[in-house]
Amino acid sequence: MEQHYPFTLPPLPYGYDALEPELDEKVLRFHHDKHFAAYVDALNQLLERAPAYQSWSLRKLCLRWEALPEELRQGVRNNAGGVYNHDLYFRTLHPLPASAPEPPLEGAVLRAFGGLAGLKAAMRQAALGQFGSGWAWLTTDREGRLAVQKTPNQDTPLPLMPLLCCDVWEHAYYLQYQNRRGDYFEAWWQLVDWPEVSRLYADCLACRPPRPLP
Ligand code: MN3
Repeated sequence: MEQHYPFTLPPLPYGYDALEPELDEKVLRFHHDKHFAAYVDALNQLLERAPAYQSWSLRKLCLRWEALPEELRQGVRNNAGGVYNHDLYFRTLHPLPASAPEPPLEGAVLRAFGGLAGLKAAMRQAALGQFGSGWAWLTTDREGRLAVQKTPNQDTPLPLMPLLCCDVWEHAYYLQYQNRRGDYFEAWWQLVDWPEVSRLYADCLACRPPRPLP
């Protein structure tokens, strides 16, 4: 998230067929190699002609897009968000068998949601409740308090730190699940890489007291 222009497409951290049958190879090839790649390319094209912003980190571009010149603003909002969000999305999935949150995330989930079933219900409500394209998020603040929220389009939940995200754009599921977003959510939930999400949470806690904004 601290990388800056020129941005590169991170490789998929597992095989294209590694998440089958929950997410099939065709879905992952289009989602990673076409959609994610298109956000990377579009962001680079925008910044190619704006050298003053080539040193901005991805996180800073997502946080401060409103400070950019008018001709860059909406493009950076959409495409920096697209890069940031897809990086986390693919990084927090893994092949079966299913995993579970580890301390200290495990305790935080218990406090905030009464357990994993409560977190799942909140994420499902956010994912299915997002009208049109967008994302459902598990976030933490700097005190380690968890929350679930949704965002439209490619907006991020920053400055809350995102730990886990469910992409509910139709490009994430339509080839396999058509209009059945709920079935896609259930498949996605099975694939969550909880050791990775737990590590991200522990990293956020270790960064207290608050880091300066980029
Ligand atoms: Mn997507």
